Amino acid sequence: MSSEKTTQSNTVRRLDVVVVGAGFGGMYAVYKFNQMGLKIQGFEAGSNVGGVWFWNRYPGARVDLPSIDYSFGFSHEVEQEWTWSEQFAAQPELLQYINFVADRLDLRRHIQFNTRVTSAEWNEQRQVWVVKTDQGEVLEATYCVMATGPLSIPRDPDIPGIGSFKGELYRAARWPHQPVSYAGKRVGVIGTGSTGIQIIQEVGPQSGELFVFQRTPSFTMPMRNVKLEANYVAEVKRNYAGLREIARNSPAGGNRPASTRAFFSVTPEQRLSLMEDAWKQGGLAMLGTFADLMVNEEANEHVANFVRGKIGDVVKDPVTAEKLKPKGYPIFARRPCLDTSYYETFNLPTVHLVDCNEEEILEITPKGIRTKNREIELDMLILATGYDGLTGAMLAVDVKGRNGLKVSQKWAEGASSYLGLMMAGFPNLFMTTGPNGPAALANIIRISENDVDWIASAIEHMAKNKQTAMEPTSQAEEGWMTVVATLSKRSLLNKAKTWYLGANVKDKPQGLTMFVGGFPKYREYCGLATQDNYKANFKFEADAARV
Ligand code: NA7
Repeated sequence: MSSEKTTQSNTVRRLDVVVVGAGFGGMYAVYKFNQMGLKIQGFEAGSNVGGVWFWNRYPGARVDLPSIDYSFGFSHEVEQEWTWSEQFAAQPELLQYINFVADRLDLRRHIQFNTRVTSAEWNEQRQVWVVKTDQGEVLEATYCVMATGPLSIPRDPDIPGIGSFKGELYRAARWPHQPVSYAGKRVGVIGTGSTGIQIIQEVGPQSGELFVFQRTPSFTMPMRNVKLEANYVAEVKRNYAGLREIARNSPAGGNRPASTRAFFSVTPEQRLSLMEDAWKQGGLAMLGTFADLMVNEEANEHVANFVRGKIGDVVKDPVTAEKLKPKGYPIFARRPCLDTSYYETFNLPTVHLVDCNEEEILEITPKGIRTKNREIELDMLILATGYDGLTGAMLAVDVKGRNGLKVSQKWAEGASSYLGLMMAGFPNLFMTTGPNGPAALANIIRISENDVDWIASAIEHMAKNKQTAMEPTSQAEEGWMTVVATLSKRSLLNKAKTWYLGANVKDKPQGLTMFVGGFPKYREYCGLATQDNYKANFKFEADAARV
């Protein structure tokens, strides 16, 4: 399929597939397409593999799904040769795992690091994607796979003066590779999402003083992390195939059984006992306690209140406890966080909660942070202020499809796609974990594997039928967007201001661009899309003379 082609005066490298990004999705894509005998080139902006786990080296970074689940299932060798040490692995171990996979499957030779793809443009006449990088390269590829991830474009807070700060300034998602010392320092953290919570509980006890700038408190539950015992790991290794099958058939793509029990179907005493059990069990057990938590607001409020009670039990100062209790949005509508000692951290005399609603941040100054009431002097400021989620990374690349249509134009009113995998008007362009798929609501590794397998099948189908271009029909895409919107209307996810809805980015179109129907249903739709030999939902071109 590949060749060297000369266009005008330049010799352009001609490939079958360009893969953008070397996180979990990109790595599996590179592996799979190489196995298929395709000529591939991966690009990665970082200096090594790992995606979010390469960048997010902040103190306390840790996965919030069990490591056993949060790992590749496509390679028997990898599953058998790698041994997880903890139930919820910390970032260094995750990065070691990702590097182990890259070494074991010899993936790095297909990936060019320290290289950002800047643009990708569909050439109608030649039926190729013309891809350009910040290293000045130009390539042509039949297929372009954007494995750029839902959380790869971090955003600074909209606070004036960040550049003026004279102390140490760190961004969670661009953490330095060298160790950082907090001892004796006055540290400020802005942001109390999953990232801020992990940082705060780690840095609080190590710093001289810690100031936590909180605008919206998150609900966080005990992680109850444990070291994994050798006999448990051996049992898992014997049963990996079965565990992956369970995960593929569970709504969140994990091994936790989904409840079918509605909250009000059991007595108040039983509910309390189930919630206490979930609290003791830790992890995301609470989310799986009742089936209707994300659709029944009253049920949700009972669980939220239970968790608020637990916060009050831990935090000694009642004023601080009250401020830490999330109110005004349903539990689990923001990403539920897991912690090891978050609320306990606020019992340290050196840790101070600054409520940004009462005491608004006005600016960042050379010395620290000026609020409505005072200037808080800081030696170090840590920004844990989130991401331009779901669409940010795709929009950071200048992608032009048919007739020069840019993705930014197509998505001006909100991200539209077919299954989060393809878009009408953008032939042979694929996304893994794209908007309008289940990303963020289910295990991203299971979704990535599903998506890459789906793309591989599409490529095989085209090769078999000697087709040069494939895209979903507008009707297929519109139909899918109706499914996404209809399901989303029922979901309480709409009731919190989060990155799920684009609420954290100024001028971003608002709306829940996620499939909330669960991972098995999503897989079912992915399968249905290709029935009938792809005829019902896709348009193809087959013009051998053009390539
Ligand atoms: P999140 O969950 O988007 O959290 C970002 C936090 O930063 C959140 O508490 C924001 O408050 C806060 N923030 C942002 N701008 C400001 C300003 N200007 N002032 C005060 N506070 C601010 O990002 P994370 O990185 O924690 O987590 C992202 C995902 O990673 C998570 O969902 C998991 O999937 C893993 P706000 O809520 O806007 O009031």
